[in-house]
Amino acid sequence: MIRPTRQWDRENNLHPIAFCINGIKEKTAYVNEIGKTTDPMKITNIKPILTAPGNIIIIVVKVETDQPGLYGLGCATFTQRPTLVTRAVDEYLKPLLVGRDPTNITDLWHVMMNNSYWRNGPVLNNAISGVDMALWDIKGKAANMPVYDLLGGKTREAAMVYRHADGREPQQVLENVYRYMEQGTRAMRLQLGGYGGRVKDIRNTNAMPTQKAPQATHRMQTMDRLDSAFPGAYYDADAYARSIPPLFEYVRSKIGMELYLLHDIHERLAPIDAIRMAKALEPYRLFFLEDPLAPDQIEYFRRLRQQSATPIAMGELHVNPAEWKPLIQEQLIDFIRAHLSAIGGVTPALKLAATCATFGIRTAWHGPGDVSPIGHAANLHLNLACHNFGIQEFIYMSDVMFEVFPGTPELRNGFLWANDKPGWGVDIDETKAAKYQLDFKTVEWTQSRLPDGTAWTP
Ligand code: GCO
Ligand code: MG
Repeated sequence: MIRPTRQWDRENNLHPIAFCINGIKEKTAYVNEIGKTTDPMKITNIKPILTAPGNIIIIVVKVETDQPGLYGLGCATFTQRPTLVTRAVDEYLKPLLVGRDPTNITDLWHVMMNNSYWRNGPVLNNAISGVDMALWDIKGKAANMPVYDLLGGKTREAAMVYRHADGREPQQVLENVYRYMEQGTRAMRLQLGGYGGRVKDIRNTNAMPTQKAPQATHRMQTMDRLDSAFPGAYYDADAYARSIPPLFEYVRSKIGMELYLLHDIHERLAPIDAIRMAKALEPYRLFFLEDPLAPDQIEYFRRLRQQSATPIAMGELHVNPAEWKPLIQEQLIDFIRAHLSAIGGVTPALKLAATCATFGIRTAWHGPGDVSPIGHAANLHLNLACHNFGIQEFIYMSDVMFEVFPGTPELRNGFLWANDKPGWGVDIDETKAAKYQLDFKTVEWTQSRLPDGTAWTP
């Protein structure tokens, strides 16, 4: 129990309360009869922190307050356009919010979203998310509670994750499945090669598809050419589509039906081919099939739904509520997997999760490598607090990530655990973060092309 040092101010009817930071009482303030502090907290500074531990580009936003030692951290990671986000924070959000009360999170979120007049783009959404998550962190620290407690408390102890069991050929995928099974993983995403696989690499031994490696042989890290002179990361959609059902047949024949299996189409197919794949995968009982169609193919989701009972996950590319509303309202998907920072942070994610719950849709927030540990913690706190949690994507995090971000959620036995500290429970070591300088290169893998040179969504 933390006791305020000030006495009740009878004359003005002001009641004392104590602020505590990480469990230690820092300051006593007065609240009036409606519970409002007479000297509200203030935001004193907002700064973006750009770092690249293990070559993963990460943007974190730090919001500082006038309360000694009280600050918050949020994830604003947009790996493909990092410096646009840091500029948006520095040049627009900082001047807008400094001096305001950080405890009014909902109001500040709407102010940030509407202040630019044009809204719902990924750069500004990420910048807003950095601040929004930092405000939740501050609120949690001031209340001496983990954020999941502010959100209504735990509805489960930990969050089940799925891991990526990728491989160049089915045998290699199976080996990875066994490896993850030994670690206690209960759900795995199976992929052959990079997204959309890969049919040929004119410069190495996999120039032609073989029976052993019908497609998908390496991650697309180089700019190659096939029949076309356009530079790009080529893949063959048809070879990819044909390779996936046999992969699931092979893995299921070895491990049975116990494990949860998933697959990410990553929008690499023409819509009708995605439907064909969803149907072909039905016998293998997928936990879900991810991003079968591009976000702008909303009408096609209706056809997909009519044709197949494979559960569908969608949303990592969503930036605008107009994209998810019809999918939810018409129950065209089973899992929402928005990327928290791309939709503007935890404040909109809470509303999105609640909307989904009423339609029987579960959450599977995007958790790839290019999310900061703060972003992973935010995913996790929502997973603990929201009743309609489904599953959490989580990939391996390097030791340097744990060094730069003490308190990063830990994976144990196929589940992700929060550390129960106030706020997100994750901090940043800014001196260490500064050592991992950004080395930005033009992104190659998103320049995906079909064999004749046609540019396609990545
Ligand atoms: C996933 C995703 C990612 C994205 C990446 C984009 O399901 O994990 O598709 O791998 O491609 O986050 O930067
Ligand atoms: Mg994906």
